Amino acid sequence: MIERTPAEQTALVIHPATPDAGPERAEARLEEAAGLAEALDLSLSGARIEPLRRVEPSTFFGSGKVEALREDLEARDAKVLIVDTALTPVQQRNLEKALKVKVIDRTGLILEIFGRRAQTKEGRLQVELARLTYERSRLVRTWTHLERQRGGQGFMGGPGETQIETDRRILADKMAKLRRELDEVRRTREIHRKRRQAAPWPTVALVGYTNAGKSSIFNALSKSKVLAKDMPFATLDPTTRAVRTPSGRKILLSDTVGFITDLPTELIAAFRATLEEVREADILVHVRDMADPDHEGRKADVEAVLQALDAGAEAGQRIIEAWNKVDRLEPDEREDLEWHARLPRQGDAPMVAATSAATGQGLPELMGLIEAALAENDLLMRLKFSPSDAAALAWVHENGAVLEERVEPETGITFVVVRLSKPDAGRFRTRFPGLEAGQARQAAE
Ligand SMILES: Nc1nc2c(ncn2[C@@H]2O[C@H](COP(=O)(O)OP(=O)(O)OP(=O)(O)O)[C@@H](O)[C@H]2O)c(=O)[nH]1
Ligand SMILES: [Mg+2]
Repeated sequence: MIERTPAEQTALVIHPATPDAGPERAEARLEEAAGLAEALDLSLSGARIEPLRRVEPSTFFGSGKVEALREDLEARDAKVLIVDTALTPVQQRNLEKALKVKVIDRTGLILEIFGRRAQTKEGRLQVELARLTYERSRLVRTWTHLERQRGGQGFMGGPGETQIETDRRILADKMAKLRRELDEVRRTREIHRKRRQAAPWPTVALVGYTNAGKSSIFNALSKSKVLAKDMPFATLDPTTRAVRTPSGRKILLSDTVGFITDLPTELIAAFRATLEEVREADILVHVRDMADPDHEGRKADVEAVLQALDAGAEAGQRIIEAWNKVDRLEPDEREDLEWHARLPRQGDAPMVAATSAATGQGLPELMGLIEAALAENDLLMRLKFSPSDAAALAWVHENGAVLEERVEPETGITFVVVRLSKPDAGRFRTRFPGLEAGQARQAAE
């Protein structure tokens, strides 16, 4: 569906830095942009920060800078300019005209990578819809189907008015068709999710910046083998697995798509349904790459995306932070961080575990925190099972954490103390009435 750029395309990457962004952040952003460009198999002839004091509405950069860029691109024989910011359609078009190269902005770049990574039908449809939304807003040809429909005249030379109208109609038709297909796919998924919700297990979703190590932690905790790789957006389609906590309780753990600074709104909108896993989770584990010099900035950006999704602390979700990749820190940095992770939490600050998916450090602690967070809403129940209540006893073992179990030899009665979530306690009472041997009480008390 999505065409690859020929590998020989040479690109120049520019990160426009406003004076208020510190040099460290600008450097991190430039490095990220270069990584994104490489993810598209572009060969980089250079990447640099361009200080930006003022945005020119028509061309983004001022005329002097545009001329300097043109010479630079020519000298490098670069055919693609990547501007690491969201350009308006007019700016993109005018820059392409003035520079005689293809101009890709940050949104276009991220959309293109998503397009290459999507594996499932829903993922592909969502990316395609996001791309069409983006294209419609500019009707400048990106490197895709529209070109082919027009007979592949390349990205130079703008289409005439009629062409734009035809394009617009083609786009509208395509988008309507995509939405119908998506509805269909989602209906099926909705059924699966409903079925899962009927299973009374708490849900935990791993969220965080792209490449922070979500899939690696997911694999370690669930003994799975989803793709975990040093590249942006390795995961596009969420995966959910049942996992047992140390006390034997079943939870549903989800690995999700990574976030990025300025995640295009087109993508947030398109991925809203997939990200339902995030919104509906009982607990979010925010996985952070603590070896990343810009980890503070990225944390803020992840929280901004969560907010855009109506998820996160603001939406009342409990957050646990996994301070990951601690194995990559210098020993003194690592100790400092581990010390901070162990500090008692103030107010509703998130609980923290210092982790390494590479060495396994901190993963049991992370599980312990998940368990503790779940336990806050739990009830402790004393139950009494006669030999004929075997089914009820099995249910309790399956759904709760059995803390004590004792069989009275004379009567064959089993006494159990079990910790159950509130909904599970309710379900137990409805299904197996009359087995309580005392008052249930809050487990956290
Ligand atoms: N040294 C070290 N590397 C890690 C650790 N956790 C993950 N990595 C590496 O970091 C890279 C990214 O890991 P992933 O698990 O794919 O990250 P992700 O958050 O799922 O990324 P996306 O799905 O792309 O958003 C991989 O090369 C991992 O091997 C860690 O604790 N220590
Ligand atoms: Mg991943």
